[in-house]
Amino acid sequence: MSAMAAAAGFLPTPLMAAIEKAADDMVFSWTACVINCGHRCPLRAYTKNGRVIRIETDNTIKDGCSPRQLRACLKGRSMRQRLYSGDRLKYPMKRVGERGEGKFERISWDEALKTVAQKLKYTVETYGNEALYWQYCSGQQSMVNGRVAWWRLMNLMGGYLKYYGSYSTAQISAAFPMTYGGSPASDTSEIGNAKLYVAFGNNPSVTRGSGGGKSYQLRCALDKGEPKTIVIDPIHTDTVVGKVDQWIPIRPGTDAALVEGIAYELIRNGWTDEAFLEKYCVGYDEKTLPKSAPPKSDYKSYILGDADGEPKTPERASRITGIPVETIVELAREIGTTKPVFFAQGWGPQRQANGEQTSRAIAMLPILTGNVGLPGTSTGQHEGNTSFPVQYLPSGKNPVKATIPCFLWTDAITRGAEMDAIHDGLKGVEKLTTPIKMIVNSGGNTMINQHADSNATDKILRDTSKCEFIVVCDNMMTPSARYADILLPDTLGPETDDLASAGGSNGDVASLLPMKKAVEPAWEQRPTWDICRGIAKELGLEEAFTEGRDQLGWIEWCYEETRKKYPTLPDFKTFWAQGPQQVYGVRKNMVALSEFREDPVKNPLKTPSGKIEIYSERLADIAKTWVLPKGDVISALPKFVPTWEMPGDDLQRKYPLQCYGYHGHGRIHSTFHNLPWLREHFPDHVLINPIDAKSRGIANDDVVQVFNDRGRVQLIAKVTPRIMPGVCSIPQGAWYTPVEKDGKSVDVGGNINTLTSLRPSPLAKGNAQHTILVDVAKAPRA
Ligand SMILES: Nc1nc2c(c(=O)[nH]1)N[C@H]1C(S)=C(S)[C@@H](COP(=O)(O)OP(=O)(O)OC[C@H]3O[C@@H](n4cnc5c(=O)[nH]c(N)nc54)[C@H](O)[C@@H]3O)O[C@H]1N2
Ligand SMILES: Nc1nc2c(c(=O)[nH]1)N[C@H]1C(S)=C(S)[C@@H](COP(=O)(O)OP(=O)(O)OC[C@H]3O[C@@H](n4cnc5c(=O)[nH]c(N)nc54)[C@H](O)[C@@H]3O)O[C@H]1N2
Ligand SMILES: [Mo]
Repeated sequence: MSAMAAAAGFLPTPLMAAIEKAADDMVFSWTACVINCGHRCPLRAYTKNGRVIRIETDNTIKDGCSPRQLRACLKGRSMRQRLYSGDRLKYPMKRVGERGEGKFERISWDEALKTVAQKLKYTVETYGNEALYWQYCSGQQSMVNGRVAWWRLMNLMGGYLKYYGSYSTAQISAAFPMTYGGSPASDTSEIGNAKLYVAFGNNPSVTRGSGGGKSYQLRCALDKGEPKTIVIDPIHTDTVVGKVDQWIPIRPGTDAALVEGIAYELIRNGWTDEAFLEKYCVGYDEKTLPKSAPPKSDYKSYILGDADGEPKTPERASRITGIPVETIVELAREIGTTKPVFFAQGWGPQRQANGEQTSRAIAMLPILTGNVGLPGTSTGQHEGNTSFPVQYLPSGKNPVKATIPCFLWTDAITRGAEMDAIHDGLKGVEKLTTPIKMIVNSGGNTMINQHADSNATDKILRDTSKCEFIVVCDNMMTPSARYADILLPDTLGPETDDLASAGGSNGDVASLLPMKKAVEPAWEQRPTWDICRGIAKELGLEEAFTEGRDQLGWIEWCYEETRKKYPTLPDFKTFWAQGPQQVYGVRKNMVALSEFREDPVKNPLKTPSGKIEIYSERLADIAKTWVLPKGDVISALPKFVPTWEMPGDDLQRKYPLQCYGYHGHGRIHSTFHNLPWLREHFPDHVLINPIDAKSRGIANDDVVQVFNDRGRVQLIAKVTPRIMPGVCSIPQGAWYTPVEKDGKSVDVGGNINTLTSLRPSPLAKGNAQHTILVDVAKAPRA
């Protein structure tokens, strides 16, 4: 029996019992997995002689649908392998070779903290606070000992250049509020009240992997209501393998065209909810268009082709999406004649060059059919969540006004002072006063691995005259860590005290998890909070940073502040001794927009009109004022827009296959990549359809290279009909490992970002990392 199976709890019962008994003799501490999958799972760390020797997870309650055990997945349970990994950063280090070369020398903590303090001071004094950038880092989601500590420190120094948006949801977060005034979504449990569940690019079996989260909730909802379930995705995902009735494969980036073909059928057959559209929406037809809108700029005219002479028929949709006409017509009939329908989208469809259009287009289906604000419906967003306003370590106020889209940090290094609102989405100021000169990266691998076009990013980072100083604080010697000037080794969960709360994927359960130090760090690691305190001390800011509390003091303070809002929680001492706390019923109404549906005048949306804006005047204004590169489109209506590196682009003659990096089982982004258990169980493959493989002479398990003008990656081919023809896919997050081969740089790590583009999407200026063209060929023999 492999260690993997043991971790999953598949051991024969007597053996399991023996292990449980042995575990009883050990000391255990509650800790948690706080990686960014959206859940936070409790872990029990069993220790002996100062070492963690076993990891278990939640056993505090009897399992059910609600409440349920917050059971960690295999990744969370691999904590022991992380703790004792050979890749651990053990000591503070400074760069000795060229930046990016990965040559470091051990230094003392004293030297490390002094150097970082000096560089912070120098950067702020020489270039101003806008020159100091906090990098997007999602890997450490705890409440005291993570990025909040860095923010607190940097705010005490006068602040830093901020970012908006995320690598997760840049496009939908910019676009959805244009339609709905926010991003409302019903709880997953509402799927149990639907007759039909239609999901676009949504793979909760993988992306919501905790036993405590939405994938389990979805399973419970499907068992309860037995709705017909349809998933639209280029890949036959593990979610589809589960309790799903129909898989509709689609070309990436074309969902909006599918929606238009369905809309055409809905309108033609009288399946639209005209009363709903008139009362609650702006711009469905000419009756409800705002005054500023030109004639025939309504949605109905667009779909029927009255505006541009091109009716958006299922035949047109079929040509664009690759879905047969009959499937589209049947899908429209199903959607038009069933109630209630719960529509959802994952975030794969929006991580595309036209993702803003796609995400709003998908929302048109619930809107056209009136499946909004009623039991068993949602809004077309990802399934919703319980929000639990817990108190994190207060980060203070950042006086710097300037804010860049998080994806444009490489631009802010190379041409920061040129950036403005109408070209680059800069907010808060007219212009930046300086390019980025120093970066703090703590708990992230976005310096190289998770950003785009790694080969181009590598060149930008290697030039030390541009970004002069990079601090990386992590647990592992990651690809991003190689670009550090100073490396700060952080503790991992069981090595320090902290607090965690439910994330964005926990569904209807809010939770608070104690993280208690189980062991001393094996080497010289220090917790982030303490690192920041040390730097604050060098800067004469220690008192302001600590306010007289130590790390545990802040944990208690955060917990007690949270308890003021939820007095049913036990006091801190009891909590700390007892373990994880679950809270249900925090979200009062599981149905999104039910109040608006009940009374739209009393409960208007936060759009300018207070209604659902199918036609958005705000977007019409932006479209008029922003300067966009050729091919980029922003429009008042959610329309299908063909973009760069999609079918139809001239580049397809050279690189015929669409490609993207899906979020796979084997990692959370780049975290866990270096763990042998997980690599053995979930080896990385490029998925390719047998038709595309055959024409390239590729057989299953062949070593292949995937390439375009930006780079070349090498990995193993999985030839499978589970991906549609014309598309290939690589799980994102593998560690970027470029080597020279036959005079070419080949990333033998297999990182998708060696192939992705730095070109942002039009409205959000977000990462369109799922939009690229490539070709695949058998690797030359070694
Ligand atoms: N195991 C695991 N879980 C994770 C993560 C992880 O790395 N690993 N990451 C976490 C984080 S931070 C996030 S933001 C979420 C990410 O969650 P998502 O962004 O939803 O995940 P993706 O795999 O990118 O996309 C979801 C699905 O969309 C499909 N897809 C891609 N492009 C298109 C398209 O154009 N149209 C359609 N219809 N489908 C498309 C993909 O095949 C995939 O099955 O997951 C979280 N959970
Ligand atoms: N091509 C492509 N690129 C993508 C995506 C995609 O779908 N396709 N997805 C994007 C998305 S949705 C996201 S959210 C980003 C994620 O990008 P990142 O936020 O960079 O996430 P990770 O790669 O998981 O990196 C987390 C880092 O935190 C470190 N870490 C873990 N625990 C601790 C700790 O306790 N202390 C410290 N100091 N460090 C710790 C880990 O070792 C790891 O290096 O990637 C984005 N990049
Ligand atoms: Mo994400």
